[in-house]
Amino acid sequence: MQRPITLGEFIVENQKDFQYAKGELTALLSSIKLAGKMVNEKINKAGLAAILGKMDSQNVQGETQARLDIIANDIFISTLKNRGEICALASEELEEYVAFDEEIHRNAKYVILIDPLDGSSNIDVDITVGTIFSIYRRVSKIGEPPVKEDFLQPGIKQVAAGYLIYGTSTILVYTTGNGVNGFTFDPGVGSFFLSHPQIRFPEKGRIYSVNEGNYIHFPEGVKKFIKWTQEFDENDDRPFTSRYTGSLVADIHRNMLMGGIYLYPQGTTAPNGKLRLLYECNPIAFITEQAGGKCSDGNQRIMEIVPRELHERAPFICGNSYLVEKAEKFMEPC
Ligand code: AHM
Ligand code: MG
Repeated sequence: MQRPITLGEFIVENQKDFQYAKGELTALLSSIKLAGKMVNEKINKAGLAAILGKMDSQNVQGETQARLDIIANDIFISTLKNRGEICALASEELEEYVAFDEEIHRNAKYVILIDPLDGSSNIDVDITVGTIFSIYRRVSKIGEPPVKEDFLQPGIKQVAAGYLIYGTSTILVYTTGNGVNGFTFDPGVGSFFLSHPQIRFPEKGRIYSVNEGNYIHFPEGVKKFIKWTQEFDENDDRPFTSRYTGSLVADIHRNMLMGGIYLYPQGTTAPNGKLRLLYECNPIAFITEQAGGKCSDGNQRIMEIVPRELHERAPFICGNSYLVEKAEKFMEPC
């Protein structure tokens, strides 16, 4: 039997992957691992600790926050701040980015963007939620205060990205641009172990994931693509199977392991869709491409979009490359 490899060991062994490796990114990934364990513990105890339910407050998107949204946000911020590998952090839950200005952050080269608790409307009904993160090298000068432009970089500039999925098991999946690996948490031991080495989309996929309640609002091309997935054709195993949890991380993780396509397109009431380019689309796109898939806004590669705002949204189509290309074809202007 092969010796189990912990996430900590794996990160250190693969430090050579990092373009500018000096150990900081290794330490940063370890800090994310630690914060993830803490959030996982809170989620598992959520019912017991009476921390389920909504707050009266709303986040910057005008959405009511669940209590665990705030708890997860605080855990990630304090853990990452205390360890000094980043100079600033932006969170889906906060209107502005947070700059860290203590002595330990002075020489930090990285900034991080997080969606601390993705799919949080699912918490109270015990459905899988996740955390998504995206790491960039700052563009501002080391030693000077971080600036918004450190965050407003296209996805192709990411140096690492990943997610934690709090499902039947808790799994951390990440990439530094050299493939995608997944690590399952063993709560008895308190460690993540390599369980999904070199994840790749299977060659074929037959799952489609989309909130069809919004169908009436979708562009014609998307409607036609959805109809295409539902048509009978035994050559490419259609009709496809519909699976949608409303937790992006869960829908993406399943489709990446089993093959399929996820769509959150623009609609008449949401001209740029719902998902946030910086906190959700870009990190998932980096992972997807590294696993052999493709992510597009229907027209261009997600990771090439130059962001203008921290909280901007983008239409999002993600999955097996040939399925995303098929959807794009349907969306081409006639
Ligand atoms: P959140 O980050 O506030 O939880 O919102 C993002 C979530 C995604 O996880 C999911 O794919 C999508 O919103 C579901 O939206 P909808 O309920 O409109 O289908
Ligand atoms: Mg989210």
